[in-house]
Amino acid sequence: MHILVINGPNLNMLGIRQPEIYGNTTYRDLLDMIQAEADRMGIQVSFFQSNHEGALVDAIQQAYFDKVDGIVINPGAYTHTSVALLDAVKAVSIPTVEVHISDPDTREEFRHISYIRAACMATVKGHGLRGYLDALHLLCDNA
Ligand code: CA2
Repeated sequence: MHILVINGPNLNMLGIRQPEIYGNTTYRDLLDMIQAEADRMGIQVSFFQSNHEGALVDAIQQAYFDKVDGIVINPGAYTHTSVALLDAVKAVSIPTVEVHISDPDTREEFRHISYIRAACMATVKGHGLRGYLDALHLLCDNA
């Protein structure tokens, strides 16, 4: 089982800015946390982060050629704008779980829409960084 964890724009800033919303844990700590859980579960995990929409589309397409079994994606602000990411997840047909650290549905109106959700098997939101681990489990339980 090989899962690719994709993070979108600004998530590399975790732990540096806006700790009241996203906490004090850094992006590096997040990757270590996910890696440790993957080790406990006996699965392979890879990571990708970009601030660029096209690079995120490329990473989703590459997952298909790399025969990745599942994708965990926090598309950041592209959640609320990107038909390209929705189309990419639909195109590769890889089981995908959408993760949000906060709960966008309790925030500004413009965060209430998620384009990518329509292509995802589940959405985990408002569980903080633990949501990424929940997503790994959802994908493994589904496999
Ligand atoms: O709650 C989430 O995980 C979000 O996907 C985070 C996005 C936001 O646009 C979505 O509405 C909800 C923003 C990610 C920005 O992350 C930062 C982390 C630390 C400091 C500044 C930004």
